[in-house]
Amino acid sequence: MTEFKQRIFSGVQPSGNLTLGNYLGAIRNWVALQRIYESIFCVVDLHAITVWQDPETLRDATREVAAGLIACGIDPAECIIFNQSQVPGHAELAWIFNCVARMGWLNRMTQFKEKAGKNRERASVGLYVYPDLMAADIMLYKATHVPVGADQKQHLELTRDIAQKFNSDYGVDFFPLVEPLILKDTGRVMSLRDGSAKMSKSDPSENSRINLTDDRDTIAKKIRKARTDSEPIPSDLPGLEGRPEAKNLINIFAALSDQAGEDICKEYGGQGFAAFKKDLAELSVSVLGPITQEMKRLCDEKTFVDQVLKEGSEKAGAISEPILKTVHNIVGFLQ
Ligand code: AQP
Repeated sequence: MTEFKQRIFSGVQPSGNLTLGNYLGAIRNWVALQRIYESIFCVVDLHAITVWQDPETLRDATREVAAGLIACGIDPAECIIFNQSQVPGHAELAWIFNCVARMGWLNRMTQFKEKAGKNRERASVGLYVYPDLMAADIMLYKATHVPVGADQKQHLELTRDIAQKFNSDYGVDFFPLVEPLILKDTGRVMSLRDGSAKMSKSDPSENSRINLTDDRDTIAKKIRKARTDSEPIPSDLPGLEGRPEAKNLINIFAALSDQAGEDICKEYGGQGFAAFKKDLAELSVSVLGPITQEMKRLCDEKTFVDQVLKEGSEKAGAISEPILKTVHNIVGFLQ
């Protein structure tokens, strides 16, 4: 592996199929970053079980997400890919951070409020302390940068708060204050059924998302069915204001074709959505088709994927173990 000065850590939950949102909002950026930073990419299965996961499905999804990362261009020879539960240090440091973070801090986390919804009393304790585990994921490697979408910024600020409190409680200058890394800000890719909700793996509606495993016909059907309004496509970006579904489709087109949204509006402005959707489906298939094919090939090679994760876990362990050992010493645990 090449020598790097700065280290990034990022994770993706095996809580379902990878979506176009994961690809455009995260994985595509990670592929570019792996050449610049020492990169650690983690399939965060401990995070996934904060909501119920069927064990067999979780196993399959963990392999499928790892296959997806590799198929998108994350190179196991260049960076570390592993699944979180194979490195016990994540859970261990999370416990220490549970004792550093304050209830008041966690009470302010909007993702918990959104995910727990009205049924807070029935949400798992794990879902509540999810941000402490995320802080541990990052600090276990003393990562300096985390590539995140806008939705994760609050959790990253909490990571900084925890690192700072740990350093000040114990009178050390040990954990770095991690910086968010926002490369190409595609922003949030929204649901194809509801322009105000994020495209999500766990959305009960299959038609709300494009999965990286979807075939040509499925992609075309989902885009054809994508919700729009009755107005024609506007000729400029301000014309998309107050039209979340139209805006989302234009954003997806722009991101997939590496064009400015303004140019897409100019090209399709004044038309209905039929021709645009046909072109968007073609574009999606041309970008995602090779990824889907490679993912399928890798998913049939379970032993290869398992081996990548095992080797990745060993490399991750080799970086994190001395860090955790020093934490034990700082906290006052006998070694
Ligand atoms: N719709 C999205 N638009 C842009 N970025 C997205 N990401 C996820 N969805 C979108 C980014 O993908 C990375 C990995 O996300 P994750 O799997 O760890 O968790 P998530 O954000 O909670 O994703 P999902 O699909 O919504 O999962 P579930 O349904 O299980 O909660 C992150 O960097 C995220 O920003």
